[in-house]
Amino acid sequence: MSLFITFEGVEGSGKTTQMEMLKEHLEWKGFPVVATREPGGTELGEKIRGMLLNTEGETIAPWSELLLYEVCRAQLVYEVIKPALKDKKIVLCDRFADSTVVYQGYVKGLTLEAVTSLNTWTTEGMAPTITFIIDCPPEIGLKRALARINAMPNSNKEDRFEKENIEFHKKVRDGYLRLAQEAPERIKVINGDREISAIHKEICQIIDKVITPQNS
Ligand code: Z5A
Repeated sequence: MSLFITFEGVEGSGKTTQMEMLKEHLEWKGFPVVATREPGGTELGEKIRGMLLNTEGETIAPWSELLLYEVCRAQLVYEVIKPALKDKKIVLCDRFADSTVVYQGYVKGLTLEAVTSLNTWTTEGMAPTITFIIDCPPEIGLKRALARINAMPNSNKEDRFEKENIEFHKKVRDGYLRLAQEAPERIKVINGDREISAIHKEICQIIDKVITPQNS
């Protein structure tokens, strides 16, 4: 069956951890799964990810930043997501178009009309079937993210967003919760301030209902 699932949330909320655990769960059940991420997931996208998240002090203009995220998305949809869905695979994506609505639209103030219009073009009109917002207070997420970053070798550090102040991250969280209210059918808000295994269990319960044999 083809199914497109995305993970969203504040920095360090546990998106990557939960996506990897869900991938294992689905593969254990015998489903072919493709897991990818934004920004990145293709050769071009990973190059642009480096430009976006490791700026070495250079300022990127807000519209340039938006367009770079959209370039990554267009390439990922074209090269990875659409072909995988066509092959009846389950696609998991760590961040997607909702990130742009929240970060570039709600928080950084670029016009929502432009952001959503660009999203429509670069996703080729494709939306996730289910989106999990892993929700937790930004203070907790940042503490986790910083601990992870500090354990990395210097060359791999991507810390542009961890340097934003706490108000920025609070706005991001509020933005996600607003988005969830606007699309309650698609977006499931999951309490990320719990044990990793408890969060995983809740996500599996939701997904297992969707992939019952009747739906496959
Ligand atoms: N961005 C944007 O502005 N516009 C866009 O359109 C897109 C992105 C697509 C990069 O994203 C930045 O790009 C992002 C928004 C912007 N920056 N911010 N903020 P990213 O996905 O690469 O970076 P991230 O969101 O900051 O990911 P992260 O730090 O990797 O966080 P995470 O994936 O949510 O968490 P994790 O890696 O699973 O976990 C972090 C650590 O916490 C790790 O050591 C885990 O073992 C631990 N962890 C996870 N869950 C738990 C629980 N439940 N308890 C305790 N510890 C936990």
